Amino acid sequence: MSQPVVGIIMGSDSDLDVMSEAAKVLDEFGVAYEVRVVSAHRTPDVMDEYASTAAERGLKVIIAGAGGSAHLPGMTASHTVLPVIAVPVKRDHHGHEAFWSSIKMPPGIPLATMPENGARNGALLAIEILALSDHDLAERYQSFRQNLHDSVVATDAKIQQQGWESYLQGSS
Ligand code: RP5
Repeated sequence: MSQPVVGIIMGSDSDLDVMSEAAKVLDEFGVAYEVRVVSAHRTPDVMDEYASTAAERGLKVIIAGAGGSAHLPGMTASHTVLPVIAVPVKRDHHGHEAFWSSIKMPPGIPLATMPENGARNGALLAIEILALSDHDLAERYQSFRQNLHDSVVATDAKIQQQGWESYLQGSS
């Protein structure tokens, strides 16, 4: 098993369904990661230790997900100089409190806040950061972006060819 370079952390195992999307993306790109439950409120000592030692343990980026009063991403950012990416976890019965908890960081402690439940984009941003110093990963990422581009062009061509009504019927 390779040394993890990305830490995926979350406030509760109830966040795992959302945060596992980040793990799946890192698997697709062959990036080594670890998954930990680290609660800012229930285990503040563990959060402090985790974030404070993350860089010396070889992590390069942390993706932190939490819902409700989501202090984990911001407090993790305050305990490390590594880039930290926040994923606000949003359930149907929640408001937007996790998002606001993450987006309004004070000057000096940056936190890259993703859309609610945006763990997939969180992992892609982590890959962009890692790709700055990893040529092979940069090539895989470039090819991923090219595929996205090509699939939109192909979809548009199909709609032009079939007409939108026929396309819509075919895809429903
Ligand atoms: C937050 O409270 C967690 O990140 C989770 O999103 C939410 C609920 O946690 P559990 O009560 O399910 O453990 O701290």
